[in-house]
Amino acid sequence: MALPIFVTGHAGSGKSLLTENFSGFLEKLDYRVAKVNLDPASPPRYNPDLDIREFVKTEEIMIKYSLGINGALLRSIEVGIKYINSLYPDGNWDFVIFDTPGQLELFIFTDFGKEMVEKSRKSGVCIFLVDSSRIENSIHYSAAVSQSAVISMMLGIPAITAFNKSDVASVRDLNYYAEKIREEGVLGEFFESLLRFVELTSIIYRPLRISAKTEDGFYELFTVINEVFCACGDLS
Ligand SMILES: Nc1nc2c(ncn2[C@@H]2O[C@H](COP(=O)(O)OP(=O)(O)OP(=O)(O)O)[C@@H](O)[C@H]2O)c(=O)[nH]1
Ligand SMILES: [Mg+2]
Repeated sequence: MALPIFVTGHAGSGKSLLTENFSGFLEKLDYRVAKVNLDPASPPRYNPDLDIREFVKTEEIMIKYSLGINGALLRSIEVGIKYINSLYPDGNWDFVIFDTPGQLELFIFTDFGKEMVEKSRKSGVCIFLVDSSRIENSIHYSAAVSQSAVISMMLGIPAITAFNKSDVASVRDLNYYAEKIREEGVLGEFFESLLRFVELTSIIYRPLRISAKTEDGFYELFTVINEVFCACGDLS
């Protein structure tokens, strides 16, 4: 059975480029990889095997319901849920990579992500991508890791936090931010307890530095995906 990989992360973090280049990387290792675009707002640069835009396009929803871009995206996802059975590829795949929209509230306010995971019999992993160039301090770091935990909880599968764009910026180790967070006053105390919560939930969040552009860190990402999946499933 194919291993589903849900690529999530905030807007512009590199989800679509990772989908494109990580699938190529896996194909070079002789795996059969399907790519599914679940972002109704933008046509992917890669050639998807399945595409939510065949059923709903956010720009059309904006006009039809007189909505702004964010409201229209939320509505598009609600429309997309009806086509969920057509968005899980048949066939003999080793991996199915799902490219998702950048608006994280979609995973909080709709059941779309959860239903996609349920279709895959609750197996799979989620890669939570963070744009490293946006991590300037311990609050940014803690916020990113916390978002990853929330998405993991909403989807009900483990999340691997990957710090992308390592070719242009790099994050430090967790210990550095954990030390620094104490200096941030009340907000620091809040995030410090969140970091502990994240640790306790056994979500893999060791800083995994990758570049979707240069493919640096792809082997390590692949190893972590295997580790996570072997811990909760069977990669055969
Ligand atoms: N230097 C560098 N640029 C990257 C990397 N990954 C993505 N980018 C660039 O970042 C921009 C956004 O990448 P996308 O793949 O579109 O990001 P996304 O997360 O799919 O964006 P949304 O779907 O809009 O949320 C593009 O200009 C990419 O070329 C990376 O590892 N290094
Ligand atoms: Mg994208």
